[in-house]
Amino acid sequence: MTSKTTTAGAKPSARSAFETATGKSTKAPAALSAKPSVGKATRRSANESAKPLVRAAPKRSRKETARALVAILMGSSSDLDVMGEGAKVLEELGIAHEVVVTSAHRSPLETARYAESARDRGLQVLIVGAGLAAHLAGAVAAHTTLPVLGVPLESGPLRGMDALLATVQMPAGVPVGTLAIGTAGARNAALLAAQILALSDSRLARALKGRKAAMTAAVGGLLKRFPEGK
Ligand code: RP5
Repeated sequence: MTSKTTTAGAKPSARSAFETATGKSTKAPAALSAKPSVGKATRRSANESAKPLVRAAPKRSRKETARALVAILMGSSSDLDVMGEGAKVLEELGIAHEVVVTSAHRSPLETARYAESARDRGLQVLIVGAGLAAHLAGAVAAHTTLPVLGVPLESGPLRGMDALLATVQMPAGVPVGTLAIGTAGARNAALLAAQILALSDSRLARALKGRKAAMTAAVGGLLKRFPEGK
């Protein structure tokens, strides 16, 4: 399965964190150390277009060169820990994906180029997380007809309420499917992306069904341990 990380027009701090994520610095952030099976992520500089995302990857076996179907975008490398939870879910389900840092405000042109080219590059669902005045999901949705799932992130004094309102309050005509604030939203966005893909993928549909059954069994186990709670 493919998992790649890159940055589209990232500000300097995002770029240095990206170098960390790509192993050029001492320690990979937890979000990205979830063993991308394709190997090391590729790095792009701030002014490169979104086009070389897949082609820039190192040479891999045929099985490993699956095109990314889902992208996880985020406004800053400071969002990586939370959004990485979504990447883990995609990994577990065997869904090829890429992880991109780009910003509606700091790299608006790169964001637009990325969104415009996403469908042609084979992507099917875009998961977009951002905090504060979180315009990234909306900015991406403005430039694509792919489904955009927004994840408001808690990264300021308003604890994600700002991002929630900015993400969910889209004007009619430009939909963003908005999930919960933070980790639950990141995980659920990945599951929802999987459910969208599963409409035409029976293997994935079975995997999702199995996951739900395991969740139900886990709840049943809790009831057994606490019968008085019935
Ligand atoms: C948003 O601003 C990002 O999505 C992030 O959640 C927040 C803070 O970004 P940094 O200042 O940490 O880069 O654009």
